[in-house]
Amino acid sequence: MDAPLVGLIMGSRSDWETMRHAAETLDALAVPYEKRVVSAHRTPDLLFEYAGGAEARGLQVLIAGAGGAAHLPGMAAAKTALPVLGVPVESKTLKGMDSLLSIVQMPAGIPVGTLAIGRAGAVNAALLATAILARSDAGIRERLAAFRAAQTQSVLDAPDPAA
Ligand code: RP5
Repeated sequence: MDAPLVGLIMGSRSDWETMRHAAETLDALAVPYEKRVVSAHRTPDLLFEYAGGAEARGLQVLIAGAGGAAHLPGMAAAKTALPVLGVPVESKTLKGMDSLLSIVQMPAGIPVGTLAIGRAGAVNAALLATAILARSDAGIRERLAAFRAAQTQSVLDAPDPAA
């Protein structure tokens, strides 16, 4: 098993239904990652330890998903210089608008690359993490190019939306 390059974290086990789409996309691209629940509110010391030590452990990108008062991506970004990609998980009460605004509206100086709410954001966070890694890894670059080409071909192969 290759050492993980992506740290996939989420605020709660309940986020897995969304964040599994990031994991599945990384699996499809054979990008090594680790996944775990790290809560900004319920386990703040773990968050500091995880984000603070991520770079030294060899991780190159963090993907952080959270919902509601979604402080996990921003606080992770505060503790590491690694790129942090934030996925707003769709919340029951506010449909993820709370998550989106909590993640996207960072103060200048501590960036979080914020993706779309829900599954699209999770998939795209994985693809963006892969694109970042692809700059310095020819194998990942080739697999990402093949993934994109297959995606294009699958649309071209099924032009009739009712077939
Ligand atoms: C956030 O609170 C989590 O990211 C999750 O989206 C939300 C609800 O968590 P649970 O109450 O389902 O554990 O911290």
